[in-house]
Amino acid sequence: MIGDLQQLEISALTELEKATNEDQAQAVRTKYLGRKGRLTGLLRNIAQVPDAEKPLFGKRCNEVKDTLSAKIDEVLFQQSLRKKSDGLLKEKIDVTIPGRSVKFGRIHPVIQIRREICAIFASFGFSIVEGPEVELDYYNFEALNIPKDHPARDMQDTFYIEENIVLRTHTSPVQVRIMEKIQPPVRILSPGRVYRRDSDVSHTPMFHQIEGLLVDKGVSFADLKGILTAFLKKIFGMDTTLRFRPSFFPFTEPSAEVDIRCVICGGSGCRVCGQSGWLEILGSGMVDPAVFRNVGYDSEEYTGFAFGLGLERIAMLKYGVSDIRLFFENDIRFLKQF
Ligand code: 2U9
Repeated sequence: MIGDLQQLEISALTELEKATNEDQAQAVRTKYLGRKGRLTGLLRNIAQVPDAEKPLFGKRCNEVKDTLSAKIDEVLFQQSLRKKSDGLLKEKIDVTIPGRSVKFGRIHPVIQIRREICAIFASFGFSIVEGPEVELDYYNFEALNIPKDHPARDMQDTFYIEENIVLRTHTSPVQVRIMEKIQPPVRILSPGRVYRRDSDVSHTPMFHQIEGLLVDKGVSFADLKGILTAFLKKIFGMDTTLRFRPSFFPFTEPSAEVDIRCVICGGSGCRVCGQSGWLEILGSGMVDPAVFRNVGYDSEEYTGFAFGLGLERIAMLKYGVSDIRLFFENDIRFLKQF
């Protein structure tokens, strides 16, 4: 019987060697190890083996079964690998085709301007601060001297999340939050996204602002003029001419808008400056004492100035872009020019 077992193992391995596909390898498994297979048949006849040889016979049967099973699995695995690599070889690959070039990204023009302005004010000693874009009505309006139902709210058409929660319409609430936390002197710059319900060639529902605030003892309108003049000369060139024009904002008094001589026509009048020779760049003013009272600053002891500007507007003037919406279309052909 042991001899039969050896014979069986040899013929099974020989047949397996000849198996060239999965079906043939599986057939060897059925023929020898299946329920009606030859090894199973031998085991069934164990009664004919002398008692003394039975343990050895049983052990050998198991060994042969394990060897065959492992060998069949290996053959099947090798066959599947061959099938895969044959498939790959059939697929014709032209290794001479040039590879696709990697396109490098770059910093968005609006963010380039943001970095430039932040760097200038950092050099003046301002800290850069940020805050939430979803804001309480209180911080966005009330603390800034814009009461509920006041006509001043009409200047900023607002997205309301709930009755007292809005998408911030400017970054001023960031400064209010900082003033609640720290005592003067304050010298901060708050860049960020803001939201207004507006859409045309020069307005998008989301745009970027930078606002600045300086509060200390004895700060005057002369300081406002000095800092803003230095800033505008740094960003638009030392020979830039500017003018301060009276204006109104609910949170500053007095207020002024700052214009520069048109960078396109040099002041003679063109389409970009609307024939006026001047470009509006930023709004500014001395912080209204009502705002100081709201944050608990003594408005007799401290004065300060604030200013704000829209980054897309600066980028449009600097690069001669006529439609603000181009900044947000994600068109590589537009963005790669900056
Ligand atoms: C506090 C007090 C006062 C920020 C200021 C402006 C003037 C201004 C506009 C420019 C173009 C907004 O993006 S824009 O539409 N901003 O004209 N912003 S003064 O005044 C503040 C800010 C914070 C606590």
